[in-house]
Amino acid sequence: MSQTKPTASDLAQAEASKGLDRRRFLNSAALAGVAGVGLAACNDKPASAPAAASAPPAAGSATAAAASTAVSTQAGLHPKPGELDVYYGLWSGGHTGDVRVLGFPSGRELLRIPCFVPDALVGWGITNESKAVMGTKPDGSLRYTVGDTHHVHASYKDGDYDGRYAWVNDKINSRIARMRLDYFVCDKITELPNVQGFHGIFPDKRDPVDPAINHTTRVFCGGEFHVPLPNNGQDLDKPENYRAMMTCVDAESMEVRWQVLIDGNCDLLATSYDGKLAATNQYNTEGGVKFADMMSAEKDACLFYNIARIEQAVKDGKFKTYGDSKVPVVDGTKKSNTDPKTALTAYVPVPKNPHGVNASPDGKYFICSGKLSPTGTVIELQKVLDWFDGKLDDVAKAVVADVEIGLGPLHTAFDGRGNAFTTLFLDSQVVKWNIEAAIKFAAGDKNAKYVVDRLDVHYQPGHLNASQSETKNADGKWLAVGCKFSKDRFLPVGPLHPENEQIIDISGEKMILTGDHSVRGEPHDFIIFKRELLRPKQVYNIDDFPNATKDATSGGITRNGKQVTVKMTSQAPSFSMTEFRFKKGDIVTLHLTNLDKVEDLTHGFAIPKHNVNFIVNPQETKSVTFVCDKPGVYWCYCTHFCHALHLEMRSRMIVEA
Ligand code: RUQ
Ligand code: CUA
Ligand code: CA
Repeated sequence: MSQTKPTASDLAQAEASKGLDRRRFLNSAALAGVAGVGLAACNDKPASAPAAASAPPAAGSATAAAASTAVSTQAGLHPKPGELDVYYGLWSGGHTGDVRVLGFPSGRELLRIPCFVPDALVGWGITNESKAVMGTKPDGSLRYTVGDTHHVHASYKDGDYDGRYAWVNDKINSRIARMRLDYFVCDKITELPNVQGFHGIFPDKRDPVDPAINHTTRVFCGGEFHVPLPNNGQDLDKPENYRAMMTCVDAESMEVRWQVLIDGNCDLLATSYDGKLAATNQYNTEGGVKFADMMSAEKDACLFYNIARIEQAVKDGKFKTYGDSKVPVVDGTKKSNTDPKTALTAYVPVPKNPHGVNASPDGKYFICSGKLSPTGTVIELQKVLDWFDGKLDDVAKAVVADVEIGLGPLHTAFDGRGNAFTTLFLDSQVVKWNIEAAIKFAAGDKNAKYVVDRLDVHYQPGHLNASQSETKNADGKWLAVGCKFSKDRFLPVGPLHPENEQIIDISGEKMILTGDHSVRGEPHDFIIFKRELLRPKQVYNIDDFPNATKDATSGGITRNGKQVTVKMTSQAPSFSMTEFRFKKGDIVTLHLTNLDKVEDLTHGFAIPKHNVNFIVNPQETKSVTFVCDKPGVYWCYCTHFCHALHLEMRSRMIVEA
């Protein structure tokens, strides 16, 4: 077979194609398929022109952005050998079903935390402990081996991260995973009833009623796809009966507390700093099942949930349940919530098919991005509360600005100095805009210049986030942008391109692009926070494992019919048993405790032909169960480099016929 390497002329061609024409080409490529269904109005503008003709005079235009040659002088960008990063980043992995831990701003990947999908490095989905978290069928095999993580968010205290937990969604099977941030492991997964396409996720920041609870106790989950209720074969051809829900999960127990039946589909989520409100951006108010039907209405909504009222309604028994689920479901549909004094929900109208919703760090605003509309919508939270209190006649008046920012706005981050940064998918830009100036402009001051800067990114950005952005301590130093297409930014590696994550210095007035990072597809959302907020542990406590073998001599083999239990230990460079003997047909459960106490001293344990490989970290115990179905000799060996005699670290498993 002949190998196709990129030739010098291919590369030269790629270089030559870099120019404004290429931006235009990419832009029209991104538009293909959605043209004619709502974007037609914006469609004919060249990509390199200012995003919106009616936008105020702005730095605008790709040309201005491309002209910037500023160089970042912020400390920490390129850590010298041995230097540590100053931030952690938690990145969703997308359909690899995991969460990535990065050092930031270097962008160095430090760890992947497997959640929904088996992982060959740690043995996630192989060990009994991880299978118990992931969920199994009656025969002991994994219930699901696919996942799709989009949104990762961490627990709060006093409006900032407290380093206890992070959560991530699985859109495919509507599951939520929790990760402990002391050991960086997934410890619980809950499957949500009654919903499909669980997408956005956000922890609350404090309790809406009890002022003593100034930390996360709930996690809200946006259900995107509408389905029959219960989804058991009824109403298959009656889409008018399909519904979506928002779900509340208890942060500690991971049990589902309650759900809210809503109109439309919801995806992203935000929560207020006072704990009173959560909101989802909501599209398809039309309830359409076909593409065009989902875009027919001019307005969709940013849907607000009054948390205290919903929980009171649940207490008062004002709920239903569906199918086998015992979870209380309250009615949050528009027609049942017209009286502000009793409403559980408020539908604040925003331009059609909005995408992200993000909470400003000053606690005052939620910002919805237009997606199909070139606008950012600013909603003042006090006004939403006023509507619920009967003090504002029309909830639409909670919108204090609805301004043009560019084509295809998706997600927004903040610098803590009053500026918002929004990704423009179609323009392939990040736009920096000032929230108070946008509010002034919307109020009639046409001299208010709300667009501060625009920066080209490469290409078609979806998510972005800034350091500490979604906390009260947004520090306005760094911004990361997840670009969905990398096109020509990296060496070609066949048809599958990496994504391009770019790092941007936002400490000054102008944004400065400081780096391209290739990343394996297909990450979505992420958070970036100061390293001091975590207190990771690097050695386990042996007493946390009920099946631990605490010294090399106290293990052994016990037999109960065909069920065999092996308890053994590892300590570099050997396992406590050099040999173990079974009979064909034995069902073996093997517990391995790593007695090494030294940080970074991990061992692996692999059994040839039995689909077993996992690691044990210092003072950790894990187990696997397998059947001895083939007589023979099998060398179990350590797969994780641990010692000069690592290769000699093995045990002989003998299976008698
Ligand atoms: S959402 S591109 Cu990725 Cu789940 Cu906005
Ligand atoms: Cu133990 Cu390698
Ligand atoms: Ca891509």
